[in-house]
Amino acid sequence: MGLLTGKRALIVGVASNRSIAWGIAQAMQREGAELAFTYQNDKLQGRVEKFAAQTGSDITLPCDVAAEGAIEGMFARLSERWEHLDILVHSVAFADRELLEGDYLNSITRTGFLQAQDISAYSFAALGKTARPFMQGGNGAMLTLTYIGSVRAMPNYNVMGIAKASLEANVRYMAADLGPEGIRVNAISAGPIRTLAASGIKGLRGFLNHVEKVSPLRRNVTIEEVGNVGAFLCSDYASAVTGEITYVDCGYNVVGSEGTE
Ligand code: NAD
Ligand code: 0WE
Repeated sequence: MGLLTGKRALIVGVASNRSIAWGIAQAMQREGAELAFTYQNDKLQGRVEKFAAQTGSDITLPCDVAAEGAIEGMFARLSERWEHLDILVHSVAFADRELLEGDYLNSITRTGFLQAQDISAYSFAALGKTARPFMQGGNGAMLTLTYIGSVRAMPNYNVMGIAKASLEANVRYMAADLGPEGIRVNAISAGPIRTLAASGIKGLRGFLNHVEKVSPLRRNVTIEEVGNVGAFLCSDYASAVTGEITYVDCGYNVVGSEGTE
């Protein structure tokens, strides 16, 4: 029997076959979960329908987390298919590309700051708030994806680092709220992976090479490896883990950068 047999999971954030959300969806399906997917816009609808079909799912719903009422509307439609939800996966981030380059203070603007917070951090709380009534009476679990730029000033990550710090604080506050209802809330802090969201990022190749040189495992992480930890964290094997940020980064976060390069 799989880790997640009999559980229903909503996956928010699949955009391509390289998406971290896709790695998580595949691991969850393999472990016996039934899946539903959301897509950001019409452009992604066809693709996400195809990915859903590959996991045996025919539930795909539009949800631009930045659009007023979109999250509530999506759950209203989901509830026509599922009366109960066990797992919520949030794998969404966005900041204006111009802010992910160079000096943080030079690039930062009020609207850029607020948009990064809205899409990358507030959306997890908003999804959690709306999912809450559907997750009562079971062993629910919510999961989000973060990055080490939340706790270290990393070159170019800039406004996203502040948004990820906010997202990680969300994990703790949501865990405190939902724990009494049997719902756990956790994050995975993944090492760098070449996904759509990482494509065109200045210096990514150099940074992937750096991680390969200095991380304890001497390589980069894959979406399959992030998926496996995601499946575990949302399974009953992790029943005492909540409010936690789990690093899935080949150990990069525990070493100093000079050592072996
Ligand atoms: P990705 O581009 O595959 O996924 C990002 C997703 O965000 C896409 O599916 C996109 O549609 C969605 N999105 C953006 N704006 C949205 C909106 N307004 N409404 C709904 N959806 C929206 O890239 P990814 O790397 O898989 O990113 C997933 C998560 O993983 C993000 O939170 C990212 O910060 C995090 N992460 C990525 C890395 C990395 O190196 N790739 C490392 C650590 C954490
Ligand atoms: O969280 C992320 C990526 C988040 C992201 C990426 C983009 C690119 C396209 C958010 N918004 C946008 N907006 C766009 O227009 N990562 C952890 C991947 C990532 O992003 C970086 C990195 C790494 C690693 C940005 C700068 C430096 C390193």
